[in-house]
Amino acid sequence: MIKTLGCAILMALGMSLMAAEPAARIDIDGKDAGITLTLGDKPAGGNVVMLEDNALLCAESAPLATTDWQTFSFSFTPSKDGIVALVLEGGRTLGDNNSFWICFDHVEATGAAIVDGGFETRDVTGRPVGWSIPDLYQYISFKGDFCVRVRYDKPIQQKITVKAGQTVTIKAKIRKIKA
Ligand SMILES: [Ca+2]
Repeated sequence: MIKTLGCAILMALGMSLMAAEPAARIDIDGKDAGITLTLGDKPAGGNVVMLEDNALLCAESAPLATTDWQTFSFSFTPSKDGIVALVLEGGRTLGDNNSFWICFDHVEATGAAIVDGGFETRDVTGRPVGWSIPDLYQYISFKGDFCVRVRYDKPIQQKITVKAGQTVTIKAKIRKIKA
């Protein structure tokens, strides 16, 4: 995935006004399919930046002050049928916390299908299904045996199929690893 410098800068500016706590981030990327996105509900306490002529939605959670699992949710509506990338990563803040691990689990959607949003299913080779190169993390999963661990510079993604005018709501459980 190609990082968009503008996105990073805008996120950094947005988050600089808030506490320097880790945050989770989800991007919805419709650039390859020429799908533009209309933002619906914003993540509570978080921040959303629209880029690439509205083909790239960058949603950042509220800063994670504790290690409790939190719900991260937002919605969008695509302009046409096709495939977008759902990218899970860490948010970006200024200062020393620029690179921190965030765990995701129980990623679900209405209005689109997500494969193995709980990171529990393996193929015959033992590799988790659905996601690009997931870094599985044990012991603290929200549900089941595993969650996934991501960072700003170590995202994972899944391609999801969307329909024109069909609003998609993404909901995920997120937490930071260290207090
Ligand atoms: Ca799980």
